[in-house]
Amino acid sequence: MLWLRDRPLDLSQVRIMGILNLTPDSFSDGGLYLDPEKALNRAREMVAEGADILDLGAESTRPGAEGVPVEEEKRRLLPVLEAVLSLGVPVSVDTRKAEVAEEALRLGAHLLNDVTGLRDERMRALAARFGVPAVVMHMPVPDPKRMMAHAQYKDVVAEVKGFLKTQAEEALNVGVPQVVLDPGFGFGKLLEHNLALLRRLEEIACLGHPLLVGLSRKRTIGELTGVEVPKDRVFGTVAAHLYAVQKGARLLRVHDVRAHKEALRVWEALGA
Ligand code: HH2
Repeated sequence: MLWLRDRPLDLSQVRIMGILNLTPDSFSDGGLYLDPEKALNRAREMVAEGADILDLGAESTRPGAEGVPVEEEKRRLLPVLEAVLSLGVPVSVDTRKAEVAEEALRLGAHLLNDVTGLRDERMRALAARFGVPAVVMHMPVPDPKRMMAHAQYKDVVAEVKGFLKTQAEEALNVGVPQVVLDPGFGFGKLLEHNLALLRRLEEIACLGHPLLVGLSRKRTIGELTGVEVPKDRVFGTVAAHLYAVQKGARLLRVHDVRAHKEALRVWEALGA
């Protein structure tokens, strides 16, 4: 069970985290939901399609992305967050800045999704203070601009696993109630690294924390399918995510909620 403040999320069923990017420059949906009205409509649509939780982000973390100033990130995120919280679905906030996280948690966000792996002790302290779980994701350096220069590993699975284990322990030690682990597909990782992590995902699942994966429309899917346009990578994404479920993933971070809900319905009906 994952406790999102007072809401239990039963992970005996695979759960869908719908992505809402309030950015001009995200790699697959940049600019589509900058207008708060459009963002809220998209949130409603994902809820209607069966999203179990929505992940709101206001800064792109695609390879090479420039950081966004704190005030700008708050301006994009907070009004939409407030509106989305009124829809009654749990909301995760995707930010690497403690100043942004604090305000989002004060508004009532249910989960902290920090792609830098809670390296900043203020992030750990915030999740503990507000009593919310946190996603611990791996990236080799906490900076999307430089991360691809660090896509070098002897054994990527062992390194990612070691990082996640250490960061999870640090978080739990300071009172973060629960952590969700995420290998960070595409974050400072090449195709070969992403494939190794997928093939050996059970080695990370066995750390004993719920596992989240996010391959939605990512370059890896484009490289495997030859599909250039990110929004057209849905079929490949679903295949990769079902494979990840078979290897222990319990939460899928996706742009295409309906496609995943339908695929999972079939998958689960087969007792897979
Ligand atoms: N991927 C992205 C952003 N946040 N969070 C977690 N926990 N795991 C991920 O794999 C992950 C994430 C990047 O995808 P997206 O939000 O679609 O793009 P952008 O960073 O360009 O906004």
